[in-house]
Formats: sequence, structure tokens, C-alpha cells
Amino acid sequence: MKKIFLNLGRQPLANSFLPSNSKRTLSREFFYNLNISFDTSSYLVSVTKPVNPKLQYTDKYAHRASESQTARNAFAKTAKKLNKKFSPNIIMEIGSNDGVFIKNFSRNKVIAVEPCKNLANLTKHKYKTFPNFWNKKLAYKIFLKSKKADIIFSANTISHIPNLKETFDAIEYSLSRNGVLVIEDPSLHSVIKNTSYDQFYDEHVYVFSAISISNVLRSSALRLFDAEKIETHGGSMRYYICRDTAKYKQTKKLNLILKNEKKAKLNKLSTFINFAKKVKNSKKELNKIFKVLKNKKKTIISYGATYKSSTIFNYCKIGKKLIDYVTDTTLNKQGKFTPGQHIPIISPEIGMNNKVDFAFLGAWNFKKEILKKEKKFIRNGGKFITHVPFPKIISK
Ligand code: JHZ
Repeated sequence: MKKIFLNLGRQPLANSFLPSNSKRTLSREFFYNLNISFDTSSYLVSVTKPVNPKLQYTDKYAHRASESQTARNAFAKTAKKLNKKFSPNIIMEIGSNDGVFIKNFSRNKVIAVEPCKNLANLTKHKYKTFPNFWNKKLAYKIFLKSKKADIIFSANTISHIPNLKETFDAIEYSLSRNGVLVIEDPSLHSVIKNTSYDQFYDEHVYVFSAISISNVLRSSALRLFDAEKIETHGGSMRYYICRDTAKYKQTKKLNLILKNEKKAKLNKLSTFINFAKKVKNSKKELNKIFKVLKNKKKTIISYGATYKSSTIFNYCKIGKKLIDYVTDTTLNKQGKFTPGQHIPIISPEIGMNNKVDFAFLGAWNFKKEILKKEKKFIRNGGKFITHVPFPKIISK
């Protein structure tokens, strides 16, 4: 049974960067209510009423996974590791974005699935790319007459698909006998530890734990046999999944992760009710920081037009009165306006100037990379603000 534990209010689609702030554009903006639920039987945490994926994954999809050095390095490292561990002949990626992962493999081994046509267009010249949503129909189309996949990789995508049963059944059909599904998604345990409620937005239909993934897989012919914590996106988990009949044994590492998740009570509703209280407090404290600085006439901007920060700004009602603009390196976000709060987005080259006193870390998950990059800003007295694990001004 689904129990709502968190209400993040009226939210726009986190990907709906607006091309203008004209009355006409603003009047057509789509909003929905973002409520988060805990399922008392599968322990799955999800958006209570998911948005229609056709509204989300359009030919105007903004996010480019290659945009940060940290992400490029992480995908290259993962590709190397999977090659060494499993020596795959056929690798399929579900949600291949701009090709940041598949580019680490030779073209004859790769199949890419990417429903956003603008992204699929970026890889289709070099790699066999299907510009479609992942489902059984597509799995039959790809694999009915060809060799099955030894590795199916999917980073930050399975958690985006409402119909998990169909997703996993289609994967089971597509895997070779000892083929492995490797998925990476934000970790529920990290979200709880960091009060990083900004991991909840329309696209993150699920925030998985190892406990909930293994429960969900019970209704398919797949099982979880290994997992490992990874640093990406402020704390994620990599899950290794195989057919029920495959040769892999459940690892000690996975057993320990499951044990720790139980210790953290990720299978108890009370944990999420307490988390919701912390979220409310985080909102209050973050608003306090912004208001105190603004009363002192400080210039505040935001760094990284992330989907995550859309949740924060719209839930905390932090808008143009508090933030002058947002900087982002992604060319197709520059010149646009943030979803819901309509804050202008500009390039960091123009935006990170000496008039800025404070920059909110919208891309807090790349804190290390950003602090290294923005040494001059810090040297000149500029400071960053974060809400993770609690709202504060970063002193160093
Ligand atoms: P980043 C997206 O979420 C959407 P977002 C999606 N749903 C998902 O799950 C995750 O990605 C994986 C910019 N930036 O990765 C680049 C700078 O400007 O945290 C990006 O626009 N300067 C698929 O948006 C944004 O910040 C920099 O120095 O929350 C980071 O977005 C760096 C490092 C990044 O994901």
C-alpha cells in the first residue's frame, strides 16, 4: 500500500527550461503536484502520480551527461571495469543520452536506446541507435533475430520509467544466458542521510534502495546478485542483476548493503515521516540564509541549472527576488529560464564575475570539481551556499 510521506507542492517539469519569459510562454507552463510515497509491501519510494513520459522525453531534452569532467571520467572507468569483469560481445545501453558511456566501446558491439530524438541524433551516425522508449515491443524488434546482450547498462534511466514490470521483463528477454544488467541510480540511503530531497522530481519516479530493487525483481525472472556504492550524483548505487538461472552467486557486499539498509530502517514508514520533517526544516533554514544575505544587499546567483534545483526553488519559493541568475555550461540551457521560477540562465564565463558575492550550488553533486574550477571566485571573497547535508555557507 502506498503511503504519502512528503508533499513538495506544485512543481513544473524539471526539464522545462523556457525559451522566453513572455506572458504567452508562462501561461502554457505545465505544473503537477509532487507527492512522494512509500510502499509498505515492496518498500519502494516513488512519485505518487508519475507524469506522462511523452511530456518529459521530447526532442528538446536539455540534460547532456558529458557536461562534467567528473561524469566523463566515471563513465570511462565503468566501461573499463565492465569490459574487464564480463568481456561482453554485445552491450546495450538504455538511455544513452549524448553517448558518454557507449563511446568507450567499439561501434560493432554497441546498441543504444534513447527516446529523446535530439539526443539519439547525436549518436546514430556512429552507433546503432533506437530513438524509442524501452519496452517489450522494442526488445522484440531488436533481439528477435539477433544475438542477445551480454551487458545491458543503464545509468539514471530505470528509475525514470514508471512501468518497472514491463521494463524488467523486456530486459530479461534481451539478456544472454549469463548476461548482466548493470544499473546506476541515486541511492535512497544517501538521500535520507543527506536530506537531499532535490533528488525527487518528475523524472525520478523511483529512488531505489537495494531492498526495494530486490523486492521488485521478485515479479520478474531476474534477481539482484551484487551492488556497490558509487559517488556519482551525490551518492548512487550500482546494481548487478541477472536471470534467476544465471551462474552468479549473491555477493557478501550485497548482503552487507542490505543489512545496513535494514539498520537504517529503509523498510519502515517512520523513517520517511522523520525525513519529511527534516525537509521542512531544511526549507526554513535555506530561506533564512537567502533572506539574511539579501537584507545585507548581497548578490546571489545559482551555479548549475540542474533538474534537482528546480525542486528546491519551487518548493522553497526561491525566485528572481533572491537569485539574479543561474550559470550553466550547457549551451542549450543558456538564454533560457528556469522551470517555475523563471530565473534567467547564462554562461559561467559571463556570470561568474566580481559582482557575485554568493553562489548557490545547484550542482552540489559536482562540488569538488566546481570548487577546484572556481578558485578565483573564492580567492576574491566569493562563497558558495549549499543545502546538503543541511543549509549552510561553505567556508572553504
Ligand atoms: P546534474 C539530470 O539531473 C537529469 P541534474 C536526469 N534526470 C538525471 O537523473 C541526472 O541528470 C543524472 C552544469 N554544470 O548532472 C551542467 C556547470 O554549469 O547534476 C549541468 O547542466 N558547471 C537525467 O540536472 C548541471 O550543472 C560545472 O562545472 O540534476 C549538472 O547537472 C559542472 C560540473 C556542471 O544533473
